[in-house]
Amino acid sequence: MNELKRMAAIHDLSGLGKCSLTVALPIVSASGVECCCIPTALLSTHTGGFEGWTFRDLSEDIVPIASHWNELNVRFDAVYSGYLASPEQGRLLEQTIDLIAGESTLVIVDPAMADNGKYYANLGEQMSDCFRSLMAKADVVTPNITEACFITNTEYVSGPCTMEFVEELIEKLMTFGPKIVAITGVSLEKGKVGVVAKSKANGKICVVMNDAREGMFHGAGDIFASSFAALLTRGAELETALETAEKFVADCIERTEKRGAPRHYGMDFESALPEYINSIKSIF
Ligand code: PXL
Repeated sequence: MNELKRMAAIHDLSGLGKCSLTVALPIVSASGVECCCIPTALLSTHTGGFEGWTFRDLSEDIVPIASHWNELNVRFDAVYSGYLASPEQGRLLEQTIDLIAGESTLVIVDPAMADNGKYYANLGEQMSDCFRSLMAKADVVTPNITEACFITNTEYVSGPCTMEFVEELIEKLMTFGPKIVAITGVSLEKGKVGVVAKSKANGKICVVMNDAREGMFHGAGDIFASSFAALLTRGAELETALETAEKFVADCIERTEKRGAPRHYGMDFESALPEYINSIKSIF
């Protein structure tokens, strides 16, 4: 048996409204990767669609947790970060990466800060500066199209865009450092939406598209990034990781739509997990 791969997942813990750690932990584990958590903030719910959430900043704990892990000499095969509660947490994440990431650690940064042309509640332009600088430490980045535009100072236009536009965004993001860029929520034609990715290593572009569904699916970006990050950590090829993660998200979307629960409560990924676990058996 190969040794179990180990990932540090650095996200907020929002108790209700499946996203960030409550998505990363089950999905990374189901992907066969050990998931070690650093919660960056504790919230009663996420900030999209709920009112009156509680918020406790855990910034003071981030670097001490990483320092302890560093003292224990634990090997991390991956570091995967998502939503950050403030630009200051970006600096703390950089210190954390320096403490626990070795030469061969895969660093995945999902700059979860905006969607549909707008920043999430309480976040603003400073988050783009923060993630732009974090890109220098990242091997893989997974922005949605809004985040890709914000980070590269490109005007966001809703609706379908051209492949040239997406490729330009990818090139701009790569100049900040990452070797793999995957942009989610990309529509190249009406009625279709998906992900476009490129690897610096071979210059190959991969595109996976699905039928677009009405409205917003909260947590879809986190589900995609968690699966994609874990599969890459296990050594899957870019194209395989992309197709598998995107198929899982498409299945979650279909189940969520059928169940019809309020969208901000998160996606029905639990019932899609058995099939997902089955689907990755043939990869490894
Ligand atoms: O899914 C991204 C996300 C993560 N964490 C918190 C959020 C959001 C999106 O709104 O509010 C706290």
